[in-house]
Amino acid sequence: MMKKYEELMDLCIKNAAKYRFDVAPNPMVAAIVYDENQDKIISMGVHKKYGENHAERNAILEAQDCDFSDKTLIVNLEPCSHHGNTPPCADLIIEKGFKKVVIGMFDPNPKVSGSGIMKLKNAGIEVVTGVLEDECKELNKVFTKNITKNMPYVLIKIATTFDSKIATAGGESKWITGETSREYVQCLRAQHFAILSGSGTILADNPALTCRLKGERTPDRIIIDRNGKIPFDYQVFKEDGARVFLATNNLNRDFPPNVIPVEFANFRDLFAKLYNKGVYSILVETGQTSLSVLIKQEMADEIYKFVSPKIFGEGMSYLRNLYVFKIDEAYKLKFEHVQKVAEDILITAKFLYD
Ligand code: AOF
Ligand code: ZN
Repeated sequence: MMKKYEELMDLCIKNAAKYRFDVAPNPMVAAIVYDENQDKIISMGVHKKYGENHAERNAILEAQDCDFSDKTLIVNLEPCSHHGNTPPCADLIIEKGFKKVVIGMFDPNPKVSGSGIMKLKNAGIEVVTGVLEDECKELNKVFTKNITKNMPYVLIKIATTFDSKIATAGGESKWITGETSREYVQCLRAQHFAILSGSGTILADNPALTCRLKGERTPDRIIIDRNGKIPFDYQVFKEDGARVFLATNNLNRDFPPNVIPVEFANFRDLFAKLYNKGVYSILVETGQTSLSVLIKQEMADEIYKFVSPKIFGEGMSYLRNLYVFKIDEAYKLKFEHVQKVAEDILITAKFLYD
């Protein structure tokens, strides 16, 4: 039966993921009413919009006048136990008399965290937890950061050579990784609320920082330009429906209508301000300076490092001035995944902070 639960949980994850931008800052959740005796899916419900029905309620509504007493409910997040915009799902599940509930991960929301599961168990419902837990956590990693820290999830993307260089000694950087890796980056852009870059990268490359995948949303842009050096005719300022947050302390300029200046002291301050403007996750695509500061200020959650099978020897490293003299003082990460992306390799790792 575990294999079957995993298969159904995977279906929940895939369907929930379609509503990332509509449900934020809520988690992506889908639920399935399953008949174990007949090996049959009765219904599926998805949380589709912030403030509207949770997944469990939609799945139950969809099942209409079904007898739930021998049914199993599969859901990727612990059913809620609190009154938010909607009443508690745990109460509804109990009221409908489900036999079993299969859950992917605990709800990190301090208002729930375990109490939904407790409610179900106290009502005599069989509860199975931890089904595809890693995948469920990956799906809602942004929500987890948001609800526990009130801060955006920050993911760094870098493309380096085998010897971790981002430019040759002659200053050339296009292109280090292959076409497939660069397409992968477009998918990453489509999954995040905003892309961040710094004035050094923008003045050097004049990138558009948009998502060029058909049918995908264009993420907002965050431009770090403390002194206001980037002219407004650069591509990042183009009006295309995305909001452009200009992190700057030079307010003596006339800003185009799509440009929102944000004064800031450091990354923590900037990210807290952006979080309040609905920037729930940030993909960082920038050069040495901003990247080094970001890591020093311990504001990054994860790195996606694309490694190309090339060696430059001399050239530019992607970090500088971190001044780690003792191994004990190193910034620590945990490797998550390694995969080949055509000729390149993608390594993902999460930062560990005490
Ligand atoms: C569930 N199923 O589909 C979702 C849950 O303000 P509300 O009522 O929408 O509650 C939001 C909180 O409920 C959210 O922070 C998270 O803890 C949980 N989300 N729970 O059982 C769902 N979206
Ligand atoms: Zn709920």
